[in-house]
Amino acid sequence: MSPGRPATSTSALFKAAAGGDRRALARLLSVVERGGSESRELSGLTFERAGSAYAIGFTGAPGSGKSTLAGALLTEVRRRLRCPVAVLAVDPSSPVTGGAILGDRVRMQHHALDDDVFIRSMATRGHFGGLAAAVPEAVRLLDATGWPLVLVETVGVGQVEVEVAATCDTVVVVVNPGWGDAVQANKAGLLEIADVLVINKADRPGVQETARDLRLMLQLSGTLEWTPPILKTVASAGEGVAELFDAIASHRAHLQAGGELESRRAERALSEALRIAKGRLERALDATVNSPANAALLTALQDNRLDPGQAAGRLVEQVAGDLAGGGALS
Ligand SMILES: Nc1nc2c(ncn2[C@@H]2O[C@H](COP(=O)(O)OP(=O)(O)O)[C@@H](O)[C@H]2O)c(=O)[nH]1
Ligand SMILES: [Mg+2]
Repeated sequence: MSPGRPATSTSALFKAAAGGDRRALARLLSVVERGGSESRELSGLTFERAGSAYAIGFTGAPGSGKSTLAGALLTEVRRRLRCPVAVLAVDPSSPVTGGAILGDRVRMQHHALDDDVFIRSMATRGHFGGLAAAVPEAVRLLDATGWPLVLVETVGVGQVEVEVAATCDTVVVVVNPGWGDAVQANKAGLLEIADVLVINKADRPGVQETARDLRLMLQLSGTLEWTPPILKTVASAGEGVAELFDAIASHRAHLQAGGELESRRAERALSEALRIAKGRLERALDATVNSPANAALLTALQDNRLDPGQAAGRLVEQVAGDLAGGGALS
């Protein structure tokens, strides 16, 4: 294969994916993960056709039952709406720790033969702005290729996972019964972004206490336009999943009725753009710092002949110059 020239053009892949070619779609999702010029070309193609898909995010501690719950909801959605559903299992930790994602896929395996279900795991491999910017782009791609509903599951509750979940239209936060779980979720910033709260593994003791903790913490956060319902599920037995479906549908209706869906999306478009811009600037800065042309500047800094503020000023000037000149990073 000749360097720099992809075997199949992005637009040909897009056409194929829109026509139902799952392999083409998988390849395009890799393009989104990688970022770069190919991904920007793809954004141009998807942007015009996207805008109708609805994204539901699942977040919570590892092992809380997110995959099982997303799988059960998938079954419920397919039964009640019959629309195509895509699932993105998002793992920011690293491509090496594929184990959790693999387990997730196994839990959703009975959907493998359903042509209207598409399941894919995702990590960033250099996308400017990281996963919190790559996921919305992936959702738009799925949207534009015929997937009106996307379930996004994160593997844990780190900063990135919370940011990823917050890019979705409805955020489902999963906790388990037991002392302290609700408090942990609150500390991780999950209650702030929760639209629906789920106490999964409700077959275990401590459900009432956890529900009470969650209610208390929600009250402390003041009056909200939307009070997240607190649901109890046993995902492994499919219990409470119909109620989860209803709660998500109510939240969606609430967002649509009040015009909040549009305003939230507009807000998120701005944060996505800022994330991408910051990512590009950061990368340009890294390249500048590491360029041989700046060896003398770094030595002067280390020898105390140049103060950090001055050094920073010169680096910023260089980055600005590079970007204005249409450098490789623009
Ligand atoms: N007892 C019980 N176990 C559950 C329930 N839901 C999920 N599990 C189990 O909890 C484990 C972790 O579930 P998983 O969906 O992988 O959690 P994730 O890491 O949050 O995606 C699995 O062994 C599930 O079978 C539940 O409602 N009750
Ligand atoms: Mg999982």
